[in-house]
Amino acid sequence: MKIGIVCYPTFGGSGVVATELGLELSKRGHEIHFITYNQPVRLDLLGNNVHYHEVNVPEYPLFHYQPYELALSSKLVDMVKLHKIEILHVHYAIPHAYAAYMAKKMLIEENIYVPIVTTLHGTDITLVGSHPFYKPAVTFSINKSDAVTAVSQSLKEDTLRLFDIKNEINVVSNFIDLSKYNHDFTDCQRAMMATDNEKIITHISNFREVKRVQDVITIFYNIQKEIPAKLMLVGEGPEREKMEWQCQELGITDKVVFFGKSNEIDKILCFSDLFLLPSQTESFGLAALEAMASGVPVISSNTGGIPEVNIHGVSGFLSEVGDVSDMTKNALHILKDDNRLKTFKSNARKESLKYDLHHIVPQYETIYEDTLAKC
Ligand code: GMT
Repeated sequence: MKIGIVCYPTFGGSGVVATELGLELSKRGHEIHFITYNQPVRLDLLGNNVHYHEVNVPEYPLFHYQPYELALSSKLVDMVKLHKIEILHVHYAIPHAYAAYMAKKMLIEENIYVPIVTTLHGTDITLVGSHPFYKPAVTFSINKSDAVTAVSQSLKEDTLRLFDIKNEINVVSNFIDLSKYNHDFTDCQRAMMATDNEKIITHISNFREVKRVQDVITIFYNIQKEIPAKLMLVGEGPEREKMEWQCQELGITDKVVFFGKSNEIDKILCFSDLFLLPSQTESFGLAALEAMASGVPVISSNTGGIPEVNIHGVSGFLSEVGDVSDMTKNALHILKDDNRLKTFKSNARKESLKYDLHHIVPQYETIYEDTLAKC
């Protein structure tokens, strides 16, 4: 199949999933066209079957907001015609599903029919999409898609609760390329980060309010009062400065490493002992799955789709959002006993196997085939 993929090209989970999906589909013989405003961060392999088409939005001083949707839908029309793309898969409803619908309508005028598959990722539904400013357009774009998928059962339920949806929503969970997270790899230069007796705690996110990064630091502060430990913080975002101040006020700056945005996630997870994800809301928690694939147990909140991924008492523990003392207690329970830590590490890896891309990507292929067959 010739498949056009539209996504955010940034470090966010939806862009990562879309990129990994495109790469795997190309290995399975499909021709993939990424259409977005920058080359996706995890897209380092352009080849015969993987193409990238940049959407340019010329700056014009008359416009207070430059019209990205317009540029995207025009680019989609051109790329579908030029490369004979058969199906468009858009990740994140806003504004991608809306722009794809406009492209589809323009193409129908030229007797070209291109169906649209929309994948809902989380904040496009729970935080941004349900805002009254966007809700009618988001509802419309979901209902006008030829197929809709959500990355967890919880996100499907949220979508049905928050919007008036007429379409069926298929749950296709996020996935991971397990070969990139080599569990048995030992040469990960742990010694550069911590001494043998220090435990390494890690958090990876875009440091937005919804991630409750202040809780991450509080939990770590509590942990390091009881056992020697270091905190690895990976990512960038609006809360970063507050986090640095919090570390300073708590007197723990020498125990905290800010990595910034990193393409070396697998290497950082390789030397981690515990992953923290205390989010306010989380449709899936791809970062938690990446940690588990590296054999790192997860201490998380029990919100949204996280309980579908992190299994309480098996791959880690779940607590109520904001309950930092329970999260601290659970973290210490795992970290204080080396045998228990070993068991949780191995359980985390085992749980992650369910999300191997070889199980999940064929589900998308079936959806494409069924959608094309219906046209
Ligand atoms: O908040 C993020 O981490 C970024 C955001 C995105 O859209 O890129 O992530 C959402 O999609 C990910 C991939 O499907 C999910 O794993 C995240 O749970 C989800 N984030 C939220 O729901 C807050």
